[in-house]
Amino acid sequence: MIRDASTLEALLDAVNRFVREELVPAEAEVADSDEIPERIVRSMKALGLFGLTLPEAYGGLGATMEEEVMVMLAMGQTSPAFRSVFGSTVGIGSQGILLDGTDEQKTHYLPRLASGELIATFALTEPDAGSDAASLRTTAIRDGEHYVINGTKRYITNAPQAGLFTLMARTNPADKGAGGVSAFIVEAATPGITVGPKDRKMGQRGAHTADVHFDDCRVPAAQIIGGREGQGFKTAMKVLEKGRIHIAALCVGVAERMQRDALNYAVQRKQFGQRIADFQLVQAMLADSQAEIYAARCMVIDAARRRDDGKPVATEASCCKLYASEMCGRVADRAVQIFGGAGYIADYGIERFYRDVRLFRLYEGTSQIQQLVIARNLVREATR
Ligand code: COS
Repeated sequence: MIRDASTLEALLDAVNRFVREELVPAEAEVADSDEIPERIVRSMKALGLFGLTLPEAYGGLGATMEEEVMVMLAMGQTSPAFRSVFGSTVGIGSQGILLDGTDEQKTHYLPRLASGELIATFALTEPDAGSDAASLRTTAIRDGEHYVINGTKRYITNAPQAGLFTLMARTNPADKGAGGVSAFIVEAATPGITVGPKDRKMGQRGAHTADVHFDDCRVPAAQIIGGREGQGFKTAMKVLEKGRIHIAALCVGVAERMQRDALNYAVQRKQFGQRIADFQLVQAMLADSQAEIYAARCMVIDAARRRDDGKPVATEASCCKLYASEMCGRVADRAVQIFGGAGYIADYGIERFYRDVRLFRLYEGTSQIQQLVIARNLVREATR
């Protein structure tokens, strides 16, 4: 749902200009330095990107899912590491508070997230709990007016910059499954929290992940999201469901960028005395990529509209994430192929995208988890 076409157009114009004039020229610098320059973070704050999805009442832009998708399509026209700077704050880091938090929790935290003063992150994954998220071992044991948290979280995006963690921990050790899990808002400055060194990753340099250790970390009981134990796994699933549409839109944006780069290369590069774009085998690659990009684009917009209409979208969100991330991988592969030898050389940039987009098929639920969610929902519907 688009609330006001002219307001959205103004936002998209501003984001497109920002991408074109500030982000694309900084891509190589960020890849070399593994840091996003502070001037870029300031511009993101000025554009309101940290508050994109948070309600206007809390200082955000209040984007609907369809509007959020449009902004992600625009952000995808550059290195995905840039989106990651504000991605965890507008997405999985804040949405648990927004969807299930108490009024006090929302009033206290959301305005500072919307302004970019606090970076939020999502702490679900652990060394032994990835796809099987419900088996997490981090504990939060009630002790008077506090919970005492112990455990380790892994691959936590933006952990080094985080001011706040949306943390999933087991409040009922007797329940080893989803029902024993609760979600907490944990401020990063709380004693007992240590953030490990930045992970050395395949791609997306500039976007940082790290382990986070909790050692007898005491958080007030009021920090439990929604004030109720045992709801944390459902909160996490709801957050991920929305996040999967967000990531799928990003996949489409990045695929469009890679396709444009490949096409530009193909119309300039000459072999056998003519442009390689005129060879039908190259054209087949371009055509397949274009058809798949279009299909994924239609899917994410449709899923976003359904969600805005209040319809259930668990299946559609997983379909989008599965198809768009796999599509993006195929487009990256064809783009490198079209670049030929140059596709393997860092100076041309396309090999960086090839590495960057590999993450899309892994995070916020692997492709196999999306298949599992889709099939389970189908079988459940059929046997209801
Ligand atoms: N919205 C609301 N509730 C949901 C939900 C959703 N989208 N998905 C599941 N739930 C609820 C279920 O209804 C169930 O509640 P009840 O017990 O009251 O029926 C509860 O959550 C447990 O769900 P389920 O039984 O399906 O849990 P499982 O442990 O069997 O598996 C999967 C769930 C595998 C789908 C889940 O663990 C998952 O998504 N894993 C991937 C995790 C992930 O994406 N990690 C990335 C880390 S963040 S970058």
